[in-house]
Amino acid sequence: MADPKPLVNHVYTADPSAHVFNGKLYIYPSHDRETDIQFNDNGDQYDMADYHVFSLDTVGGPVTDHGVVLKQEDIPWVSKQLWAPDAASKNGKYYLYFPARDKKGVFRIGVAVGDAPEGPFKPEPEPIKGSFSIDPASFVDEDGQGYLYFGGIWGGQLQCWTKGRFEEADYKGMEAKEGPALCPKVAKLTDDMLQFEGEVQDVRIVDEEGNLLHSSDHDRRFFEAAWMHKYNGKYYFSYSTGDTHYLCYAVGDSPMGPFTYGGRILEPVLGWTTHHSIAEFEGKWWLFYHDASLSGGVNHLRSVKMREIVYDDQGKIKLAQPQPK
Ligand code: FUB
Repeated sequence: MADPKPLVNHVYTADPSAHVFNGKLYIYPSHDRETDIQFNDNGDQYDMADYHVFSLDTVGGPVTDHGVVLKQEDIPWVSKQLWAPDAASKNGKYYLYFPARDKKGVFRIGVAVGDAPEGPFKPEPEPIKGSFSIDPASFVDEDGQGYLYFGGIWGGQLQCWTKGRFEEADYKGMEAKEGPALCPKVAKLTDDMLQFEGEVQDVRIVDEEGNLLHSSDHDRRFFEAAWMHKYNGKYYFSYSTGDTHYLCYAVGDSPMGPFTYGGRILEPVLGWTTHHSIAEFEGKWWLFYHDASLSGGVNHLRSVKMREIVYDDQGKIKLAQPQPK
């Protein structure tokens, strides 16, 4: 089966967060750029400096590039690396959540506010209080409560926060080496969507016996790229396994978890990273993801694609066959 084509060819795009706003499909990706920075496990080569927003009126139709909607030089607390963003809408406003390194080199999560899904977005002057690590994914439940999921190990620094404060010395360990794997995080959002309400909590991903996934279980444990969607009243938490390059999901009865491991959504793609989102549009469910095919396999020069997914009668996710070209 032929791989789908990139949705965007004129710039490199990655980490696509897709949402349907006002009947249109909007994609909020990272904007990859060329760099001379040496590749390393820290991810320094992922040196992005702004965000574009893209939209589609219909699946298979033209993709509109709405241009730069937020850039590094306009965010007072950021030093570098605008990584994977996400967007949300509530009370007629639009919110762009993004991770970046602060002036001390510590990843934090910021939020920028706009009046339209295509931006532009005005950043808050400080990161969200109590935020850390990378890959924010927002979710607004049917009752209007907003949630922010986040976290990423290795270059995403999640392993530096096990004592509740940033410990640089813990960076080199990259992740837990024994016992349960490090958990991604979730916090409720305040009604204005700008701050955390209450404590940051662990997102517990458990196996069929209810045990937290083990740190040695690299085929299933959380690495980065959190995403939340709701299907048939169940909450689906999906994520990347990083060094084993799978997209997986786990299912729960509450947005705060726990989530029971459910299986794989996507096998490894060309390029080291894999990162996705899931959204319903035009009566079908879609997986948005990236690979490095447009750059001929350069890990940090990626391109966004989409494929249809379906659910079986147990609610298990599968890629639809055949896929649209
Ligand atoms: O795009 C930079 C980083 O690469 C993201 O934050 C990770 O999820 C990985 O895709």
